[in-house]
Amino acid sequence: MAEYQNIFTQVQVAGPPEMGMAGNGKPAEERTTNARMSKLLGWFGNAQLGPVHLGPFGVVSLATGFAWFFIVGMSFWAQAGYSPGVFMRDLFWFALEPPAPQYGLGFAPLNEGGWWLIASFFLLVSVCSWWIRTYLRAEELGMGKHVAWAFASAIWLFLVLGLFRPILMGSWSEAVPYGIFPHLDWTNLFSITYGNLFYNPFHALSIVFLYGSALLFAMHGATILAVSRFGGEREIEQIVDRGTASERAALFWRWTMGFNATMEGIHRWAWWFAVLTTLTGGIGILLTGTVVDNWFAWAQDHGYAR
Ligand code: 07D
Ligand code: 07D
Repeated sequence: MAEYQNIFTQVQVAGPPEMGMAGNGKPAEERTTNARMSKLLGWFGNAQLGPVHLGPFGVVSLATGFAWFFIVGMSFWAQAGYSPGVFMRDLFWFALEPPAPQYGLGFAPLNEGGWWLIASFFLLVSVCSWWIRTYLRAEELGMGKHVAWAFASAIWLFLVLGLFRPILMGSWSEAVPYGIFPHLDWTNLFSITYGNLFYNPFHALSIVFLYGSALLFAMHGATILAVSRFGGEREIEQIVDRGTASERAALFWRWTMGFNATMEGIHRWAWWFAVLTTLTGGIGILLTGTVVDNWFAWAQDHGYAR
């Protein structure tokens, strides 16, 4: 019984690595020989590790991502007084802060936000290069660009937080610091400064889609697992077949809720819920301080708060 493998089963089939389809006029074997099997990975998913396509944008993304990480890390290391013990103890409390308000959108001395600016530039290049990578790899495989556009929605919120809104506000000091707890303090302060973010309707929408994403993910994951004994993980093939996993899954939700998504449509629901979380969120953040200064007062004006 080697057909159904996941974290709960112990059977793992080992064979030569699957190198994938040929593309770009090149046979698959010429791409790289770097692929191997990992028993550990096999417990969680596909046991094959690689081949990874690095490409120019992969190299740029990793190099700049590392530069960001290194600058932040060295700043933390200096804040720890170069003591390994203090570094480990206070790791979650260190912060690399953006420049103070008086520097506006200009450059700042290295230790007063300059390093934050340089690190941010590298992070921006890194995230954008990774996006290009998701687009180009999909293109190469003849796929739709759904992953790239969903990722773009997350990048939209990321850019609003660290680039677009600070520019509209005229100061890098508006941006988020790098640090585990400091970025939570920033989030809390942001809400307080602008009169309680709960009264920002776009924050509310973002929460709806975030919670909705978790609910849909649970429903879909659970449904497919529940019909895997009928081959439900071969979702799409079964759409038209009577008595299959697909029909039972659909019937289950029609019996319990009166309505069911289709085997294809549920993935569109999931895509839209995830995408709308950060899309609406980004709108909400962009409006804050630029168009609306106090969300509680705004909500009172609009009969949304008393
Ligand atoms: C599980 C995929 C893997 C990704 C992981 C994150 C880093 C940062 C830091 C070197 C789901 C990797 C983290 C590379 C290293 C340094 C300085 C994704 C998964 C495991 N946050 N946030 C976290 C980021 C913002 C908020 C955790 C990033 C906004 C709250 C992690 C960004 C606001 C809470 C983290 C970002 C905000 C967190 C876990 C960027 C409003 C938590 C993240 C670039 C949205 C939670 C201590 C996770 C926590 C948490 C990373 C932005 C609020 C450190 C990279 C400014 C309320 N955030 N965050 O699992 O435990 O995501 O914090 O925009 O409670 Mg955050
Ligand atoms: C951050 C997208 C960017 C990330 C990218 C990833 C790397 C790492 C490395 C893999 C997360 C880059 C990754 C560089 C790679 C490795 C190793 C997505 C990001 C591109 N809120 N709140 C939200 C709730 C309150 C506040 C959204 C709930 C308080 C602020 C979400 C509550 C105050 C902001 C949400 C609550 C407050 C938000 C985030 C409850 C604080 C935002 C959605 C129950 C006291 C953000 C409009 C998301 C936003 C946001 C939920 C409370 C502040 C729905 C459930 C009132 C300032 N909040 N919040 O997907 O969009 O983020 O707001 O109390 O900026 Mg909130």
